[in-house]
Amino acid sequence: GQDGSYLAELLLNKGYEVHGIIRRTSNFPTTRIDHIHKDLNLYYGDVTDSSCLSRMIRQILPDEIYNLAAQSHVKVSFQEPVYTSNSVSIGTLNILEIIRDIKEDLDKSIRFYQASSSEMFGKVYETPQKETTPFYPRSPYGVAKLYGHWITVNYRESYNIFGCSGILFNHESPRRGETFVTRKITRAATRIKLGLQNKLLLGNLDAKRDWGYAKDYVEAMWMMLQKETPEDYVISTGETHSVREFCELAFNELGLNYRDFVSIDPIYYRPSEVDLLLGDSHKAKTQLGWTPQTSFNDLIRIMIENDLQLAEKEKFYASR
Ligand code: F7E
Repeated sequence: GQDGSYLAELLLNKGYEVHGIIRRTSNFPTTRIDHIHKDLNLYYGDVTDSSCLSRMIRQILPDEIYNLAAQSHVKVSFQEPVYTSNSVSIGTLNILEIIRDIKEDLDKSIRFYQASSSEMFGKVYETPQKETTPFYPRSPYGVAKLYGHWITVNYRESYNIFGCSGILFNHESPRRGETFVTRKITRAATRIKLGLQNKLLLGNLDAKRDWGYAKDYVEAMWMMLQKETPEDYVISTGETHSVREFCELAFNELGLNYRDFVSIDPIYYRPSEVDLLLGDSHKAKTQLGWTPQTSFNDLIRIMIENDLQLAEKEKFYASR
């Protein structure tokens, strides 16, 4: 996924040997890593398949494991709750069990990063949300992430495993999947600009998110695993914006008014929504020295620039 590709780049730049698992699909799911493919060791696998996972991890005996595996689409998690729970919750437990066994059998410690999510805050108890804010998930995805979070904490406390949970708020980039709202907007706005599409259907425009740049966020994952003691950290920008504002700025960037193109389709509403997320990353700043480097406006600009090029290519091929 998006984060795996940025994290792999970061680790390769630091001189790591990087191993990754990919799920089998009928097409190669590797477009995000094609440029570094030759430097990676890739295996077919799945976090829900514990025997395959165990064989692989025992063979590699890595120093660090980053668990970014998930069915990560919140709306889809209402349609596929069991699959989502298996990949997000049991997938995490499967990895922790292997780490626990390897520690006992071989006296080898493996540091573990768990991708926790701001979705766990859901119907928020307080704003801004920080590490001590109680959780109230609002989707099967959020509930499953909560399990992954607590089982990581539990294995840290029970078996002295070096496990960190990064509670990451929304993070976007040109590599973001096209059904997440930011990328859906930047893809549509640029295609509309070039006459390849004429409208954009969205759901709840009033939802507010704390959106950062994925490339900045993978740095925080790595930083957590370099600390002397394992802890959990909120990673966010400290700014919140509505989906409507995102639309407005993205279309403005192209000299367009979003009101002329965006319509509401209730099909994109969720059975229960997370209305507002806003993170407080004070702990990450003071203890890890991590701060976000990319502003909201710059993030939109980076995504629009990339998607404009994609749309130009598409137009070129369509006209041949
Ligand atoms: O939705 C609203 C939607 O799907 C953001 C995942 O990475 O971040 C992500 O979860 C907001 C929601 O992300 C559309 O109702 C309106 O309020 O981009 P999203 P998400 O649900 O916040 C967290 C941190 C994760 O961990 C997740 O894995 O936008 N919205 N109209 C829409 N959303 C989508 N997808 N499509 C629409 O048409």
